[in-house]
Amino acid sequence: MSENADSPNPKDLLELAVRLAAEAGRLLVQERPRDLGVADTKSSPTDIVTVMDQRSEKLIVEGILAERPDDGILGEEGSDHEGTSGVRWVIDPIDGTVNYLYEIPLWGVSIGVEVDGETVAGVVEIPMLRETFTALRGHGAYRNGQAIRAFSAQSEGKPVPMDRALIATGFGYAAQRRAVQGAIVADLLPKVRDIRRGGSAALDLCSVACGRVDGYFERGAKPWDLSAGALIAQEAGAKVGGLHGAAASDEMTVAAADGLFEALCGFLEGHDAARDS
Ligand code: LIP
Repeated sequence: MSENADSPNPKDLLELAVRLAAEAGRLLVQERPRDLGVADTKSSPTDIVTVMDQRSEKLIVEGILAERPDDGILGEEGSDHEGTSGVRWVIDPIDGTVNYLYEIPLWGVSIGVEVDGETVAGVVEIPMLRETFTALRGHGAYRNGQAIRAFSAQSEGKPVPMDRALIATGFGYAAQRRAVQGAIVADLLPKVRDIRRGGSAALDLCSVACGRVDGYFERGAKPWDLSAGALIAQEAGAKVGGLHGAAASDEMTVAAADGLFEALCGFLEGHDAARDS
């Protein structure tokens, strides 16, 4: 791995991320037990983890530390290594775990790489769709090596008005938060083309990046859900942020191209959507 004295080469970091995401993807497809069940629960009885989430994270963490032992790691399933190199890997071993459990093909392996706190590279590997989304900061976003833009074919690159927008969103694991999110979606529904609930923030952000949806928003998406997907959407030309000019966070994440981003934020701010009651 070529590195100058000060900072690692993001291209090399991406290559390692892509290789490990592909390996984890193969493991998750080829070694999924027929009787896969819930190994444990986290924030609520429906916030589940399976042994395959744990095995995928272990494979990725071991792969990183074998090549870059001084790097930091943050993983959804508990990996939390303090590094000394200034590089940190943000891993979601299976984003869309409930889909994986139910054999719904909308799940992926997400790996984002930060240098000095800024995400510089990201990959979302979606084995069942045979898709690999990648991005390098300042160098665009790609799906299976083809450059992508965050514009749906229908929009022809023009801003999409709210009432013609296909919007993806997601819901939390706590009943009270879901009640608020459901009420907000009920009010949004007559104002947009339609809503999609895919089950994975990383895949939803990649869908924004390639124009499969026009916009996405969610309250409660974690750093590992967002790290790679947010960079991919941004490098494809979408805006990714929070409400009232804030950065994207678990408070609220919104992603859409110019015009729709502001309209969606306006609607969510009008509903004070970053609340749980
Ligand atoms: C999922 C997120 C999704 C959210 C789900 C779940 P997980 O992450 O990607 O956006 O709506 O409730 O949190 O738990 O499958 O890694």
